[in-house]
Amino acid sequence: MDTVTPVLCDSNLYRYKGFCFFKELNEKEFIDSLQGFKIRDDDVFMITFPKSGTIWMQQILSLIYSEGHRNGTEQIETSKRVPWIDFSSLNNDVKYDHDSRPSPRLFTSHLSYLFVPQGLRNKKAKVIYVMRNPKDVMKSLYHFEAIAVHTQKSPDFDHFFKKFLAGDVLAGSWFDHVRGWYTHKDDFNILFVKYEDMIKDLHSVVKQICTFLGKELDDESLDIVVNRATFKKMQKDPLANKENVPEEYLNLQNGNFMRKGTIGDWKNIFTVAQSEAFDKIFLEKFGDLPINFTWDITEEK
Ligand code: PPS
Repeated sequence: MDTVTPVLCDSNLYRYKGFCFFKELNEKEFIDSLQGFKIRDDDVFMITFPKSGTIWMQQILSLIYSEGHRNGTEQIETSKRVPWIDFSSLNNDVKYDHDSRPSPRLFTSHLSYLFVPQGLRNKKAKVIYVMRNPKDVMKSLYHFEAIAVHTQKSPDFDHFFKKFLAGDVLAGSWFDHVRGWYTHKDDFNILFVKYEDMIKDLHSVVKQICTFLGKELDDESLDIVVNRATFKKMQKDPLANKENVPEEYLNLQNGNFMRKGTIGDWKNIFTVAQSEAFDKIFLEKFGDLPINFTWDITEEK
């Protein structure tokens, strides 16, 4: 029987099967129960390692599926349209009762392939996995520590750098997360999307997502989705930018959730030595996988 190892990732996270869960928010029994969660054929799961484009894809999926969102007649937060499956509740207002939701249901998750409902392996329900170059993930997550109430703050970036490489951050090892999903891709009906491709050509990626989902949008609707999912638009959109998240979860006095939204911001914090050390580890751990990332906004498309 699997048990929670006594090793903590940090004082706020516990490690279970390699993954780091919030002690306060992800009860182990609840996580285990997700294996049996009943999947419907038209369910769509959007999965990310933290800081890889989660709220961006929430916004895109919501806009694709909801005409009321596109034409502005419905004012519903995207986190409610594409809710988390990783939590049984988030606060007294949000108790997740996914069984009573109408189809098609959209879900958000940071879970590794090990923890998602077994029913997803019937390959009918769809999974969209968004990945981002890990240096930018690191920079973004480092800033997120400052605003996320349930995370332990690192004293400096060097400390965080080591913590990230040890897999002692929310969701555990970035390398294990991406490798796990990628090498088990044949077990799922899955589309991989890269954050950097969304930055470079959002229109093409949204079209690709629509094709995968079997959602036909006319050109005007497609343009609305792309337009309302740009960084500038989302930054000002309280239904999408997390500014309404209760203070018990996010302390937005310490920074913005919608921070920079670009490729290559890691260069503003990594030392040359850190970058070279990371490149070496990346090659060792990922050299065998056909996954290429864009590390700099100036790189060719
Ligand atoms: S979380 O906490 O895991 O849900 O965070 P997540 O939403 O995955 O990642 C947050 C980062 O995504 C950026 N973001 C965007 N970038 C470009 N365009 C759009 N529309 C967009 N929406 C969110 C957000 O700014 C965070 O990245 P950084 O690098 O910190 O700016």
